[in-house]
Amino acid sequence: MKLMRVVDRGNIINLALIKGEVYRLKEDAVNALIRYSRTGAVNGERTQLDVEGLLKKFEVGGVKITKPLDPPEVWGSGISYEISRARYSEEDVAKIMGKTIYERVYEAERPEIFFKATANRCVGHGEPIVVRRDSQWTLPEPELGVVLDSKGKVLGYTVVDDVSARDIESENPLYLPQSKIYAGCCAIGPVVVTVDEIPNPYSLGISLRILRSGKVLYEGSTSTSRLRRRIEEQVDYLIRDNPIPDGTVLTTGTGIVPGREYGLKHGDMVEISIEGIGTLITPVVKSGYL
Ligand code: DO4
Ligand code: MG
Repeated sequence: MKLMRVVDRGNIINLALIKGEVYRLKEDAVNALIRYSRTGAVNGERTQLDVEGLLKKFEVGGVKITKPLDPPEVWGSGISYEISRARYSEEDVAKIMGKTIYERVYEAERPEIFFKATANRCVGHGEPIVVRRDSQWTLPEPELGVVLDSKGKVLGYTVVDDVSARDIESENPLYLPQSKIYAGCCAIGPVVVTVDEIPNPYSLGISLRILRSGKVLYEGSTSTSRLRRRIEEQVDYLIRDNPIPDGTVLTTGTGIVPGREYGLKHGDMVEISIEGIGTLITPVVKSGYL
């Protein structure tokens, strides 16, 4: 099952896509995911919305796609791919006993887990991600996201963009929360796919394109087969003495790291695709630009 959400004249409508049919749900995405994980069923009625049109054009007949759920909390896992260990270490960053903090966390038993966002800081497919007004170098981070229940059970998968102000973070690692958490710092969607449709989350191709003036400025790809840590391990550390609410999203880290020359600019478009889930497209807005 795939879940998505639309807004029709101010009303939020939760949809489930099952075997080519579209259902209008009588409950929100988190409750639908919990129900489906327990019973394999949904509580909803068939409807005829143009889902393909919404995924391509973001809006059809006044109905607009939005983020597939309102995650009460979004958490991030960091330096979970070898490429991020290497690329982050190229910056002038702190070292501990001869190794950069990124090399150390990559090798350590304990993963990097950080608070990323709340629902009001997240945007959906077709909605703008933001470059902070005090950042000159902000990058998209295309990541596999997992939607969890309060016990840490994976209910579904989604595409997440952990948009990050890399200049603020590389100035001083203690600035991490400011580089990661602000209005428009996180994109999610376009859908959440239930676990039965993703039998192996460790073999999914991930790709990123940054478009500027309609031309491809940057293109990169990876696969979740390169994840250094299993998802269960990341979840295990997330929920240690740390209660999470149903619908929490954990984003599993980026394996595509564009360089300094690819900092996002107002008007860019970011496209992130994950095999089996879909393509999340977001325009870029510089805060305070208008
Ligand atoms: O501390 C760095 C954050 C790293 C991150 O967000 C990632 O690897 O995806
Ligand atoms: Mg990240």
